[in-house]
Amino acid sequence: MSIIVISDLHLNPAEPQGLAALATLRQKWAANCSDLYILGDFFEAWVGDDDNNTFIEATVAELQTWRKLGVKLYFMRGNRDFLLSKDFAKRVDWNELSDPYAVDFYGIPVLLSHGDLLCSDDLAYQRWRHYANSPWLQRLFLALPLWLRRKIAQSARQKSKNYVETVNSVKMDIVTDAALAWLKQAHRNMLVHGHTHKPGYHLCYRENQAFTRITLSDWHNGFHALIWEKDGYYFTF
Ligand SMILES: [Mn+2]
Repeated sequence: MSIIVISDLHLNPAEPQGLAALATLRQKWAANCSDLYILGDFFEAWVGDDDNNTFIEATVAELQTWRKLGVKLYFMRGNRDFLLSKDFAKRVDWNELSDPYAVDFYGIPVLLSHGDLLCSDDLAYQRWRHYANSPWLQRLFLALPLWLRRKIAQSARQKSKNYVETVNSVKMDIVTDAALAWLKQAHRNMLVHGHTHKPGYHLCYRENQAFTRITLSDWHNGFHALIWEKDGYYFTF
């Protein structure tokens, strides 16, 4: 049996290949998978439950198929889908995880995160995150008409794209000291996260201790998953 960890699928109706890739991952791996962890940015954007369309229905059906195969689903919010509701969670029957979240994969203690909280050098982003997570602003946003929410989400995506293109990419990356502080607090020496879209395997040696940070890839070029088995872990593409 295996545990699968994925993130940053950025599913959206304009790029149906993302959802198709999730179906391919299921066909190849779900039969031997006990748990699927989705570490945020599952959707490219989420503007409210009333934004119901055939693409979202198809995505719900896909997740329900995983469940029917006996796979337990876990979801952590990213910065794109932080408005996903409890109702949606009920429909797809996934368990929501706080960020960060400590797990044990076959006896190995691991810390999971979306990752954006650890990009602590990016002050402009952290300011935005702080506002976006305030409950009153979320209520205000969700009270707007759907067409306006879609428009705001569209312009936010464009702004984020422009921002990513202009800002120094080191500034937008995980701050090692921030990650180490979390790991020490959680008594773990392995962190698995997404968000940065810079897949990699980082080793850090500090105070006689080795720390590992695994960065998951986004899904803009097909599926990408961390497969964890009793004997070890590896990536599959
Ligand atoms: Mn993200």
